[in-house]
Amino acid sequence: MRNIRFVLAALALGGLGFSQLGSVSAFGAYREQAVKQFKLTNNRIGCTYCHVSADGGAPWNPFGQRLQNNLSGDISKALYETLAEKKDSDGDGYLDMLEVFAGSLPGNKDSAPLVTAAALAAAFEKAGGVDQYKP
Ligand SMILES: [Ca+2]
Repeated sequence: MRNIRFVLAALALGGLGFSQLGSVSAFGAYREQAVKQFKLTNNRIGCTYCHVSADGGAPWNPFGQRLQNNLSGDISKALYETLAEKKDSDGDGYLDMLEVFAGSLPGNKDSAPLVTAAALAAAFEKAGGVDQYKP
């Protein structure tokens, strides 16, 4: 009987953990794809990469809004198309694709690369340009 209680408690805890994981990964799938496709590390791409709040949800920052406009089902395609538009969503003087390359936030004007846009663009083109982010 004691073992059964233990198993039931473990299942309940496991089930709780599983459902929490499920809800996180439902929203985290886009983030995971962006990390992979943009060749970023997890600590460089939090929810504020696209959302205003660190907890995600509405509203979205200017880059997230542009991404949403391109989202018609396939997140990998939308991520690429958003960069291929060659826009500066946050207006900080760096195109979104250059900010992704440099690791700064394309939707936050207070986050910008530390090198000039011209120097960054040269390094970006040498690395393969926007095509390096094709799905
Ligand atoms: Ca920025």
